Amino acid sequence: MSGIRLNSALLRTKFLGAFIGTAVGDALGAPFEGYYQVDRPEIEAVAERLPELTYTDDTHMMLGVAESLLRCQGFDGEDMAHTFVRNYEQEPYRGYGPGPPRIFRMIRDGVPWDEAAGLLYRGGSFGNGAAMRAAPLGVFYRDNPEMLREVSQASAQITHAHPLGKEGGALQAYAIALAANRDPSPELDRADFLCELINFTAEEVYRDKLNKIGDLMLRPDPEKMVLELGNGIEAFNSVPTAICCFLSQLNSFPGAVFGAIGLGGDTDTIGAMAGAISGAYLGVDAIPQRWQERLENRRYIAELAVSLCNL
Ligand code: F2R
Ligand code: MG
Ligand code: MG
Repeated sequence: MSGIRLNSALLRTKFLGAFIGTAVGDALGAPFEGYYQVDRPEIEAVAERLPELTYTDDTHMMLGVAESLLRCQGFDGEDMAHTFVRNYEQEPYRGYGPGPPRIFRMIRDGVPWDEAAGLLYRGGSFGNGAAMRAAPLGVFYRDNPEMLREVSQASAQITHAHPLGKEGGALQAYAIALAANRDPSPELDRADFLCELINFTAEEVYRDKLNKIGDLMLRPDPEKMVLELGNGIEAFNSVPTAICCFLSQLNSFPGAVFGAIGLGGDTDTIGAMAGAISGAYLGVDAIPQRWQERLENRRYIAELAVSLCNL
């Protein structure tokens, strides 16, 4: 992974950007989940009108990943699984996908943490639930792609045993890592960024979609993006889409997130994932203050980001 040595202040803003970026993208996208497509003025109006930016399962699970990494000073599957279970039981109203609550019940009833997810669907879930929570893994393992892949897949296994669900988690974490490792000035080479992602990817469906981003990021047409990349709940229909939203609005956090939400479909999750990559690249100061101020639990989210950065 070609990157630069970041000074500690820049690195800190990038950890904060990835965490707060996930939560803001999630909260702004949540009111539109399941919509066909959304006009930008409508998203802007809702963003300004919401008294609080309330996050959903995407951020709630991301916080679980960070809490466990911090407690164990690295990845521990057993601890992370039980952190997810505890957090879900405390706040089951966060709009979780259908699979995870069933898995959490199995784990609570004694099924091993790395076996429960394989019992759902045929061969496990390929939903985007592992990718949406990947921000802590991306920034924490940013300098070690092999370790990032290994830990992303192992932590995905808690809820998403299907190879495409796990690969979506690893790809999203790697996109965040690449973004975190780049200094935003001068502007990054988008073709090079994409090439690194393509080389990293082990699954053809992701490679095929990443190959389509080269044109789409230069001429972002919502209809075409949905048609060619998808906007659904499946990891392969949302992770490449979020990457494209970031690459087509490289220098604007609101642009990347509004672009993602505007596509409709799984808006909170594509918003969260585009927000995580954009925040990791531009740093937290690129996220409008008026959104940060209204973000639910902002102080706690920021505390976790800074603690992980200091670990
Ligand atoms: N749950 C939602 N949105 C529903 C509405 C929420 C509402 N606003 C509310 O407040 O209640 N969003 C969240 O779920 C997504 C993440 O889902 P996750 O964690 O991946 O769940 P799951 O169940 O593992 O997979 C999702 C669906 O994908 C299909 N699927 C997965 N694997 C499959 C397989 N092997 N074969 C066939 N289908 C498979 C299924 O339909 C799963 O239900 C995020 O959007 C998050 O925001
Ligand atoms: Mg959600
Ligand atoms: Mg969603």
